[in-house]
Amino acid sequence: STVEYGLEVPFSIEYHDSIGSTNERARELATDGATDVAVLADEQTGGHGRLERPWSAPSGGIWVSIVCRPSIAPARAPLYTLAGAVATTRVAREAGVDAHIKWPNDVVVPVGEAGDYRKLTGILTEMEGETDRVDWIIPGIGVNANIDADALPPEATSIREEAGDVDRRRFVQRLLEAFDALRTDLEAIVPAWREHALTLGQRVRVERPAGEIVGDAVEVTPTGALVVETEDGRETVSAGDCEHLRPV
Ligand code: BT5
Repeated sequence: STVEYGLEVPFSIEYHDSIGSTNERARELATDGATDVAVLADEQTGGHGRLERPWSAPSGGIWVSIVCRPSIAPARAPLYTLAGAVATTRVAREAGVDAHIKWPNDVVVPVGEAGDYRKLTGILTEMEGETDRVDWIIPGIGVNANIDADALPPEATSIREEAGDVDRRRFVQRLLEAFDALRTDLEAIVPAWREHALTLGQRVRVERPAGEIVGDAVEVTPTGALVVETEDGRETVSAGDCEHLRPV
């Protein structure tokens, strides 16, 4: 079912009670030429993460994919993932959650002192374009909102578990407003990201197709890549090359 969600936001909203994946629906819309549409669902039956990993998306969550057509170079597309993470972190904090960003695409809540955390949000950004210009870009944001922990994977948490239920309409409205402000000011994204980053300053292990590296996460580049200081010197890892990042 597609109904008007009734929000005053800088995007039109296509709402589904249940859908396979909001990202897949958003891709169809993008391919048909749509822009500035947010596809929103209460439940996804075939949600996915990066690298074909499954994403649990039971009823009660905030599953949203945003169709954007910016005139930017593809190299800057990862900034849209960081913008989604910054926007989600801000709004989750307003809701009373101790949210932090784990590079590149997770919003997490720290547990204990050892650098451990539980995942509140994952972001899957898909794009299509030429070498010099993006055609469309779709950040897909999954927030575990009003969901019991036992309906989620063990490494996950939810807003319900951390701070109690939220008004999802209000959350989505704030999220889309915050995201819209960031996408129109790309230079502000990395500095805002740094403010909330859990990863910077951590010793991390990064798995990439080219092999694993271990070192200190020291910086994020202007296009959103992570700089890791290893024993053999500095390595720059793009989000697309990161299979796993863990604190060590
Ligand atoms: C992500 O992938 O974290 C990106 C998730 C994007 C989901 C949104 S929801 C709206 C839109 N529509 C979609 O179909 N997708 C997007 P990745 O970094 O690959 O992490 C995936 C891993 O997170 C899985 O292998 C599980 O270990 C874990 N996981 C699965 N479901 C989870 C959940 N609900 N909460 C926390 N962790 C989860």
